[in-house]
Order: sequence, then C-alpha cells, then structure tokens
Amino acid sequence: RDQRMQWWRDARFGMFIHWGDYALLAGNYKGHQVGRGGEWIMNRGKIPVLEYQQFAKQFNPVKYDADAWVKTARDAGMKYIVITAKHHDGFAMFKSAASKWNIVDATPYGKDVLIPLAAACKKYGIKLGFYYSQAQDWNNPGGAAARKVATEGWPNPDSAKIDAYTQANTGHWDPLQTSATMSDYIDKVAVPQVKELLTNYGEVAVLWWDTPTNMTDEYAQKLQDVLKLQPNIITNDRLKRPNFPGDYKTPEQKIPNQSELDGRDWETCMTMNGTWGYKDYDHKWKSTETLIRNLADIASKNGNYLLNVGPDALGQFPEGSLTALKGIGQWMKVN
Ligand code: FUL
Repeated sequence: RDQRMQWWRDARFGMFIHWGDYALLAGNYKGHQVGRGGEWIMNRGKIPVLEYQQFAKQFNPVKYDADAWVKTARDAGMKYIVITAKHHDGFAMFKSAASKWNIVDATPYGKDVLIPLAAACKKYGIKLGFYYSQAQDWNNPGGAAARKVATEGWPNPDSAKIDAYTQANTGHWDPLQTSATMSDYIDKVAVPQVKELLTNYGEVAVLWWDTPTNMTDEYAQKLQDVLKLQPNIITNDRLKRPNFPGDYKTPEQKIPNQSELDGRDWETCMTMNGTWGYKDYDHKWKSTETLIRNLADIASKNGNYLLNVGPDALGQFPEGSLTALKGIGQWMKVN
C-alpha cells in the first residue's frame, strides 16, 4: 500500500490544536456565554466584522512556548500535530501577504506562531500538519458562512432580524462579508495562503481541510493543485464532497463501530472537554481513563486519534488538558 501513508498509519495518536484570536473571548460575548465551540463565537454571536477585528488588538500570547507545547505532545505519546493555521473566522496565525487579517499585522504580538512550532516539531521528531478553513471565512470578503441561528446559546435581542438577514444572504450577517465573490476569495486569499503554508514552514505532513460550505469542484481543484508543493502531504476528506475524498475519513467526536469501517484510513478527532477553541467556563473534562480507553479502542480498529487542545489567549494549555496528557503519557510508558 501507499508508502506516503506509512508514518500516519503507524502514528495512531496526534494532537489537534485549535488556537486563534477567538481564545481571547473565551466563549463570552457581551456578558453571555455563547453556545457551542468557542471558535464559532463570531458566527454564533453574529459579531459584526469590524467589531470582531478590534478584539485582535488585545491578542498578545506572551506565554506561548512552542517548544513546551511540542514536548508535551511528545511526552503524551503523540506523533503528529495539526494546528489551526486559519479557522472559520479567517484569522491567519501566520504572516500572510494575502490578507492583513493575520497575527503579525493585526495584533500587538506581531509574530508568526507557526515558525517556532515548525522548529520545535523538527527538534522532537513530530510531524506537523496545518488545519486550513478553505471555504468558510467570516472576515475576508467573499468567504463562505454556514448559516446558524442567532438565538443559539444566548438571547441576542436582534436575533429575528439577523436570522432573516442570514437567510437572504447565504448565511452572512454583515454586508462586508459579501463585498467580494467567493471566487475572488478563493483566488486572492485561500489559494495564496495555502501556498504560503506549504512554502514557508519546511515539511508539512498534513493539510486538514474543513467544512466545504459552498465549495465547487473548480475551487477544490485549485486548492488541490497547490498540494503539489509538498509531494508527500496527506489530506483529509473535507475539501469538497464527493469528488475529493482525500486520504482519510474524519469521524468527529465519535469512534466508529467495526461495522462502519470500510477499509479506508480514518482518524477520529475529539475534544477533551466540550469545545475545540478555548472557553474559560468549560470544565467538563473527560477522565484520563476515558481518553486512554478511546485511544486503545481506536488503535485496535486501525484508526488514528486526533485529540484536541484549545490553548488560551496567553498561549497556555488549559490545566485540564495538561493533567490528562500527563496521565496518558504515563500509561503509554508502561504499555
Ligand atoms: C468542525 C468545525 O466547524 C469545528 O469548529 C472544528 O474545527 C471541528 C474539528 O470541525 O466541523
């Protein structure tokens, strides 16, 4: 079978990192705890573009230590890391010439966080992958927006009006979002940024696409062509369905039964608490025992376990994640 997939099939265990400027809100907007994943807060809260972009001016993760992060992953027995280079809010965690909406240009921190991460991965022999939200982008004009009701999770006083607007405007809630076409967004933001990611950080082992909202085969093909920059790269199945199956399937928050497996490679991604992006009030941590059982279950079915950490706005892993990762590491040593 495919030589390129070998390391990934042997890996079994990886770290997902959901980190972006949304960590600053930590699940809170206007005094309300907004529902669902912390990384969705702009959409769930229907926060206007310019207002949301103001928050980045406070994003200053001075505690970020890439070496410590990667060492934590390695000590837990993880073999690869996939980090959100850009999530649905369009905020690039790297220096980008394609959009000013990036960590170098839009925050006081002013540094590309992927550079030290790539260096640390190299140092510890951990494979590095990038998550890139190719379709949804709520800040760069022309990006797609999945339609979610404004009432979900918090009592937005304008929800009826906003819902009517999103219905009439392909899920968008701010006219700035539709001030360009999706085709322009793909050509001017998504394709150039994926090129940057596959050029500036050495070997990139995985490209993790997500939520193909309004993707066409044409857009998908343009993005897939960029992958040639990294001949050994592995990709998931979320670029565009059904014509771009990628290398592996991505069950989310669940472990398939034996009967659901069809011979394709697969990776279960899962949160340790209830959110991907950091929320300061989510303390529903799965027990270390549960996480170890999950890993054993997945490995016995030849899958991979991509276990998520949502660092806070200062760049720290939550205590709950650190405790669990230590526990898993101890178990790995004796097994
Ligand atoms: C989902 C995304 O919408 C979530 O925010 C998260 O990134 C998860 C892994 O994939 O579909």
